[in-house]
Amino acid sequence: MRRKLAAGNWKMNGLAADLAELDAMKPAAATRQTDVLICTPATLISRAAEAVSGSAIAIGGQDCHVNASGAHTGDISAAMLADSGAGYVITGHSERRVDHGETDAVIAAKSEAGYANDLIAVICIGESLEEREGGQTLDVVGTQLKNSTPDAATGANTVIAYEPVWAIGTGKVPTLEQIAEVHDFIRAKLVERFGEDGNAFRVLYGGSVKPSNAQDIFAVSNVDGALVGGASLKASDFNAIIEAL
Ligand code: G2H
Repeated sequence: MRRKLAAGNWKMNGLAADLAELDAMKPAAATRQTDVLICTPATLISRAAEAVSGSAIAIGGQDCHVNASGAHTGDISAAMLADSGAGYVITGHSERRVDHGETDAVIAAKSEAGYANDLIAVICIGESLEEREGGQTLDVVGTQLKNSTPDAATGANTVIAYEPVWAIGTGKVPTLEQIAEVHDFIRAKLVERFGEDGNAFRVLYGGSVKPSNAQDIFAVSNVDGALVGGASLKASDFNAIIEAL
């Protein structure tokens, strides 16, 4: 049985005062047989890790550099994330693919950097609206999955997040049938490549998940949880999502 995962992605949001939200998430996280993760901005990781210490909440980073160290002004290595108290790192979020031109090969290398530092990589894939309307969804998702996921990936060190780009922060959500089609496809591809261990990877849905739609989405075949942006910023919303898992 795969353990469900409710993952929050705070993106470029959060100041020290917002750590109080983590406190308010602890009771919901403690009562559920699920994993709960909040990926804070890098500036908050150390304090967030301290704030959740001893609770059921894990902390993650939102990106890392492919290299362990060096002359890369403004970048953060996987070792730095781990040293700050992170247990996970998001790689290949579409906002990084678009804003920073990250390719599948770079994302695979970032995920490997995560593994080298005992971080679980949450590898994001998903099609654009143009690709969806052009009937290319499974081709695009299949190619991103194949090329962004390293050969060293396992069900223990990797989580896949399917995030249709057109559903991110827009309030638009695919139909449950569309989500099922892609999640079943991802599962089949993981099993084809990794054998029985392909069944151990958690596959999250991401894109405008909120308390009102979480329960329906979590009931879909091969949906093992969610990567949640806007609705992870406030405990009142995120607790309801944790409780829907
Ligand atoms: C997709 C998601 C979190 P939101 O980017 O990764 O954000 O839930 O705000 O659509």
